[in-house]
Amino acid sequence: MSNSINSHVFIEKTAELLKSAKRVAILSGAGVSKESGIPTFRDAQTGLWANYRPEDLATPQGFLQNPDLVWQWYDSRRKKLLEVSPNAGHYAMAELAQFVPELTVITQNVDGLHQQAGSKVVLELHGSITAFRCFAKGHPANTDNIEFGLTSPPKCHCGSPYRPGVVWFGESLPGDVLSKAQQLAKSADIFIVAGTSGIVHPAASLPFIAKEAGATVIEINPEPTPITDTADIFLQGPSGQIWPKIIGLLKS
Ligand code: BV8
Repeated sequence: MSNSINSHVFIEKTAELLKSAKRVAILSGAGVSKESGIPTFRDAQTGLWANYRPEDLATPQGFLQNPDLVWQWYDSRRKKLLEVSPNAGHYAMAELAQFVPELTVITQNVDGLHQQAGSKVVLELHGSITAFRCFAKGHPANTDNIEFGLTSPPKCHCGSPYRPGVVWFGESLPGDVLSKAQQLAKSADIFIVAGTSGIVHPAASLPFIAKEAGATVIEINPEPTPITDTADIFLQGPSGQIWPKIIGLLKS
């Protein structure tokens, strides 16, 4: 049963639980970067991208069918990263590491903002938009050599086009990263899910694995999601406002 009414009471309850927790994991989604100015996946695509669905662009088929379009979409998202910075929610999640013995951020995001905010232990389930490898062989590219504003993907020395180092729909997640995340879900005392619609698998299965294994599941989101009914506590509101309140109580 989740409780969302009178969220201050539940923010206090969350801080209380964190004070005695040993191993905490946070699963974050695009919602925690929204207050940094990065549109979420489910927000209507804006501007040039309004006519495309991310599910179509973020696929190997999409890239093979229209490498220029997909390359330009990622290029515009990578360029956007130059203008944004972590928000109060990212910084608070990084600060949490000072209050719990073990903290891991498991993120679905590819924007690197958790690391920029100072989080030291981050599992990137879906890779990183600032890494590149070639499509055919996976040869890594040096990001410094990938300039902005190209209309077509540059080619690897082996001749294959470079692609962003992210996990596309239909692609498997990096095995080691996923099994570490599943292990954490099975062993965490507290599993906090922040800013995700809980639609994309296998990431979305992690809170259910955690609950099954006996963790206290806490969700932070302005809207209910398929995870909300499983959560022990539902803190309804934006990540950038709720996280600093939790940390404020841990500091006091
Ligand atoms: C896999 C990187 C095994 C790329 C991403 C058919 C064929 C193939 C696969 C499937 C299929 N049908 C289903 C699948 C499985 C598929 C899937 O789950 N599809 C969904 C759409 C049903 N999954 C996969 O394909 C995965 N691989 O299964 O491999 C396999 C292999 C072959 C064949 C079958 C299976 C790979 C999934 C990874 C895809 N890559 N990202 C890129 O970024 O370009 S996923 C993408 O979605 C992002 O990573 C994003 O983070 C993620 C999830 O979205 P959210 O983070 O939750 O963001 P969203 O916009 O949805 O929600 C935002 C939330 O924030 C909302 O709840 C909102 O209320 C909240 N919010 C808003 N403001 C705030 C806030 N919260 C807090 N504070 C705020 N201020």
